[in-house]
Amino acid sequence: MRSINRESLSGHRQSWSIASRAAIASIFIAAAGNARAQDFNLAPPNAADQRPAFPGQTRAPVINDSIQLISTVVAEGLENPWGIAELPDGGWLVTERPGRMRLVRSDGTVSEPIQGVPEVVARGQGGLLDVAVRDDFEESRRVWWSFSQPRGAEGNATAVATGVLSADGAALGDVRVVFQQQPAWRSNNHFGSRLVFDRDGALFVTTGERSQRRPRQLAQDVGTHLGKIIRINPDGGAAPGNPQLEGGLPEIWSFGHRNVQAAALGPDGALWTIEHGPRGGDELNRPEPGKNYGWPIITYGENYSGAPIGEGITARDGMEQPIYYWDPVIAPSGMAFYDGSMFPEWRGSILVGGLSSRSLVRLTLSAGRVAGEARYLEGTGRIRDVAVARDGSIVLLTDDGGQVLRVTRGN
Ligand SMILES: [Ca+2]
Repeated sequence: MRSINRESLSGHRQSWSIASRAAIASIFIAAAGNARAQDFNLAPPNAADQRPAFPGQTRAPVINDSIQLISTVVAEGLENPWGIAELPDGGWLVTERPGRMRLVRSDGTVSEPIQGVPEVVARGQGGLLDVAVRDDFEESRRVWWSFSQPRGAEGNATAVATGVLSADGAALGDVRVVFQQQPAWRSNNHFGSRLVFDRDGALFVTTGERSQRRPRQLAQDVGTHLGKIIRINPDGGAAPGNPQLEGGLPEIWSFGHRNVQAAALGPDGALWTIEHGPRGGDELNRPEPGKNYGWPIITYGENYSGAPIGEGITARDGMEQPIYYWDPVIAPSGMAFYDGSMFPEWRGSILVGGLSSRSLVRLTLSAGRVAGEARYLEGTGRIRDVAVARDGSIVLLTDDGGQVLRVTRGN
């Protein structure tokens, strides 16, 4: 991983550069091979003594898929790109974790950093995180983004801001912070966060529980925003329709989450999320209002030291089971439901970015549960975000490679 470029943090042009390689794309073709695709389900589990709550909750059957994928580099030289949002003209807004947002045009040209992004805490897992626009972007030019916000002596916390992108794309104006996670903590980890608009126009914000032993417990405390799914109005404040939890903050949708770095609206109109679990416990949920997703009381997996999490239990009354979990983990970041025309066989599938799996993961669903799993583009790098473009191609960000990749069909 590159060290943070001090000059670039102050908003000046980086000298090492952004290159556009749309014209001379580097391409590789990867079949979702049969024999190799089996490998991931042969790896031994981390928590071998734990049992799923129902068949298919983990290690779903491997999908044998003969589709060939072509991966083309659209742009590269970005520093830890984290979130991507497609614009109506076919271009993209892309964040870089150290604190910059750029436009990547459809021809692969990468802009200078967009001016007007507030200061972020670019340490550990923190920095400038997700970015989102709504369907009315062409008229409103309004953008939302999440970030690790400095909070002085109290530390830092996840926040969400919105602003209007100038006609030339060079600057954000009318910038306002619309959500501030409480309390702040002195931690550089577990900020979440993904932004997803629902069909009522409310904005979901996923968070984390800041990782350390003390704030971790606050995932169960509905008087805080740590380890929660948040649902707000786009201009701030709790969204109508949120659950009323006793003693709870009004922005909370669901609680008991660890570090949610993947979220998308499903074809059912519901929010689906994927969170980083402990070792052997990454999980897929469909968070319902007011429900408790268990962390850190129940979970699959174990501490990275090998010690159990809490009492080492995986189920308890009043706490929800994940729809699916990975053991071993994939380190999930970024997800999308595939709804395009280029891969009609994949419609309804969930696509997930894998940081540690260094692959694109696809899950098929049946009756609300996971029916199969496939992995593609193994070795591409740490995939940080996944999006489906209007033409049905799939767009990926690689954290370590600093690339925007477009995945199209080879057969
Ligand atoms: Ca859970």
